[in-house]
Amino acid sequence: MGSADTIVALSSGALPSGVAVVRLSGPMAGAVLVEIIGHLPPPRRLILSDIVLDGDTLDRGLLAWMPGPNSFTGEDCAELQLHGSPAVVRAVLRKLACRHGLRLAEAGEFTRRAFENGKLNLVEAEGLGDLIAAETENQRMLAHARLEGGLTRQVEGWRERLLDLRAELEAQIDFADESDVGSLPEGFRDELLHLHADIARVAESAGQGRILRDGFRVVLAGPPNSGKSSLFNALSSSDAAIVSDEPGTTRDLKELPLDINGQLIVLIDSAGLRETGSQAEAIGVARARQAMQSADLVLWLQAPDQPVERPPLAVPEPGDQREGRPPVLVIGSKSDLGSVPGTDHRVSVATGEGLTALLDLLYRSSGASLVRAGELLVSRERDRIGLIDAAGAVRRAEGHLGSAEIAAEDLRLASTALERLLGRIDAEAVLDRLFSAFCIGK
Ligand SMILES: Nc1nc2c(ncn2[C@@H]2O[C@H](COP(=O)(O)OP(=O)(O)OP(=O)(O)O)[C@@H](O)[C@H]2O)c(=O)[nH]1
Ligand SMILES: [Mg+2]
Repeated sequence: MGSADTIVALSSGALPSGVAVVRLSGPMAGAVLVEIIGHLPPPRRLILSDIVLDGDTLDRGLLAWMPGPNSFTGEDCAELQLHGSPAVVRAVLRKLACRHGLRLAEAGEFTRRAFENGKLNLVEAEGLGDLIAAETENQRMLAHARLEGGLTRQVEGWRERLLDLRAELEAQIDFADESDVGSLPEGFRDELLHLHADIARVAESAGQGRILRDGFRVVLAGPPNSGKSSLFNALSSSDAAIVSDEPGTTRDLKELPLDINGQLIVLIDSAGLRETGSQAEAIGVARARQAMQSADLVLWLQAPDQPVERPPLAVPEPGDQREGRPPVLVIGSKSDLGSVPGTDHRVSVATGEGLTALLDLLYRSSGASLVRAGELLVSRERDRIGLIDAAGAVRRAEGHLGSAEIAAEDLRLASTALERLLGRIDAEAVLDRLFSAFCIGK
C-alpha cells in the first residue's frame, strides 16, 4: 500500500478565511512536520508552532500528525492549520510542492487513496461526495446515511444470504452423482423469494432517493402570458425571470433551487406553448415540451383573461427511465382578475393569494414528508441498476431450481451485481467520474 508521491492541498474552503487547513498524505508527511518543528509530534494531537520552511517563517499555526494506517487515506497524513490568508497558503503550498516526491493533489485524490487503501468503499466515497455537496437537510441526511455505511451493511447482508444459498446449491451439484441426493432444504425457495423482495423494495426507493438528492423538478408551463414567469419569481422571491405583457417573452428554460422544509425543489420556468413563426421562440417551445416530459410535476397555468387550453399530453421519450407521465396540476393564475373553472389551485402574484399554499403543495407532492427518518433510500441511477440486476438474477434462480447448476450461476451473477455496486469490481470508470467531481483537497 501507500503511493510513491506525497500529495498536498488546501482542504478547507475559499480564502480568505479564519483558518485554512493544508493537508498532506503520503510517505513524506512526517518528514515535513519534522522539518517544521524538529521532531515528530505525538499522533492525533494539535501542536502550536511557527511554520518555518526553507528558513522563512511563514505563519504560526497548529500541526497534527496522523500516521497511517489509522488516518483518512490510510497513509501517513499531516495537517497544517494556518491563518486563512491567500498569501500564506500560497507560500506554504509553493514551498512544499517543490520538494522532491511532493506535489499538489488532484481533485478527489485524498478520497481516492482512502478508497484504494480500503478505508471507504465506492458507495461510501459517493456518500462523502454527496455530503460535501449537500445544501438541504434531506440531502445531508441521505448522504450521511450512505457515508456512514447503511447501504453497505444492507448490501453485505444480502451477499451473505446469497453465499448461503449458493452453498446449498453447490452441495446439490457435488452430490448429484451419488444415490442419496438430498433435495433442497425446505424453505429454500421462500428464502430466494424473500431475498428478491428485499432487494427489489430498496431498488424501488431509487425514485424517492433521487428526488431527495437531486431535487423535485417542477415545471411551470402553460399558454403565453399565463403568468408563469411572474409565479416563478414570486415563488423564488427573485426577479430572475423577465416578465412582460408581451406573449412569448420567455424562451430559455430557467431553473432556481428552492429549499422547502429541507427539501430541494427545482423550479423551472419555460416558454409559453404556442405555434409561432419565430425560430428562437419555436426552440423555446420545444424545450418547454421536453422539460414537461422530464418533470416530476407540471404546473399548468391558466389565466382568466385567456381562452382555456388543455395541457398537452406529455408522452415519455423512448428510453426515459421514469415511467409514465408526470402529474399535471392545473393552476388558475391571476386570480385577482377572476377565476378559471376546473382548476386545482388558484394563485395571484398581484395579491399573493395561494402562494404559501402552493409552496406547501409542492412540498407535499415531492413525497419528502412521507420519508421516515433513518429509512434506507438509494439515490443514484447506478444503485438502481445494480439492485435491479441483482434482484432479477435472484428471481431467475428461483425459476431455475430444477437445475442446480443454472440456479447457482444466477446467484453468482446476483453477487457480482452487488459487488459492482460496492466498487469491488469494475470500479475504475465510476471512480474517475466520481473523483473528478470532487474538489481539490478532498
Ligand atoms: N393582474 C395580474 N397580472 C399578472 C399576474 N401575474 C402575471 N401578470 C401579468 O401578466 C403578464 C404576463 O406575465 P408573465 O409572467 O410574463 O407571463 P408568462 O406566462 O411568463 O408569459 P410568456 O413568457 O410570454 O409565456 C405580465 O404583464 C404580468 O404582469 C397576476 O397574478 N395578476
Ligand atoms: Mg415567461
